[in-house]
Amino acid sequence: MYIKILFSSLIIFLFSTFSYSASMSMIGEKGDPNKIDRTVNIKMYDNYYEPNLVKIKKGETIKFIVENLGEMVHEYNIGTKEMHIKHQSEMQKLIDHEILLVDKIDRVKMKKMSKMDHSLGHSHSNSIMLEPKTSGEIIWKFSKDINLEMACNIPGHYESGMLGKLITY
Ligand SMILES: [Cu+2]
Repeated sequence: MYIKILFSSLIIFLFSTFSYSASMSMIGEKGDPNKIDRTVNIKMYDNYYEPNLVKIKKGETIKFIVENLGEMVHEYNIGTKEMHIKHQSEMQKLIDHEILLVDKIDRVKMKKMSKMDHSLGHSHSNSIMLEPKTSGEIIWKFSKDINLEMACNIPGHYESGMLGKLITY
């Protein structure tokens, strides 16, 4: 019985890991810092991006310098609409565990709890989460010409308009 449960959870784990990486390759891949074609500055406010539209050439590697000028924590996440919707439940979990607060990320708690539940580590190469008045960067290579969104998946933010378009051509 125990073995059976263990085995089925292993299957679920393998399947979810596989489907995650499959959707990742669809949106491109983590870019090589030595092969950056262009730098784009993104400013985050409560609750919107500036600019909220970036046109990208197929195959281009872009370094996004992201700055949070708002009063709340925000995320800059590159993905499809479907990926963002899926990601929102992961964000809710961070709030439920009081890792993600309105204007603060408890990184110590995040590190500690991610040892038990990997998804609480919120470590994704296509996403960055920033506290107010901080900045960071993502280097991303856009390989396919599919329309993507930049989005903040903190509950309530996407719904109130914290999204933008990443259009490849
Ligand atoms: Cu936000």
